[in-house]
Amino acid sequence: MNKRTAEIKRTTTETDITLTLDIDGSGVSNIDTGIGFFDHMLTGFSRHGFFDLSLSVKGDLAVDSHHTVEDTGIVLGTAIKEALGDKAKIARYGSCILPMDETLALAALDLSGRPYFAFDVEHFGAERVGEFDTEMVREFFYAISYGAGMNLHLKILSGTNSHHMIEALFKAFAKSLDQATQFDARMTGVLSTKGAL
Ligand SMILES: [Mn+2]
Repeated sequence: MNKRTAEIKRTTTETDITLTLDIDGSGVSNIDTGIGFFDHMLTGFSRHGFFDLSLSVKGDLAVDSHHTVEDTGIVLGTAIKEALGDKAKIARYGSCILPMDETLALAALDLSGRPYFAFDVEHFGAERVGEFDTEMVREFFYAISYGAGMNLHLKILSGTNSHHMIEALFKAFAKSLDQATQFDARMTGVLSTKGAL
């Protein structure tokens, strides 16, 4: 089996990003985005999806968190796409309903090659968690869905605490992606009647 890894460096006037991803990892991460809460979320993504993730982001945080979070989503989405290659013999679909204290979060995704993004969160009570702007959750996952060519649905079924709601979305996404990227021994080729994903 080919190694399902990707390494990406991306530099713009707004961000400087270096990322390595191993889909078949053990959940080891080394993450420094300059935003403590974002690091906390990405560490959870790595740990709960069993993805090894090394990530260094030097963004224009003197402006705000926008470019740093959005560009990290673009790069992580692109890395997912690159690492998965032709997607032969993978489950393709994944979903998870994840509880975290009072919060219940839903994620469902299809590694279809066609980006689509649905984000059903009425509102986060807090505008910021630490240095992280909560409105960037939508931008981050939108960037992932387009970078990876993934149909991604995220929904908060219930919840009141913004930290819990965001963390539950990241973990539900991680577990869904882990499920969708697992191999199914019964399969030959890709899981599509069209013969390609
Ligand atoms: Mn937490």
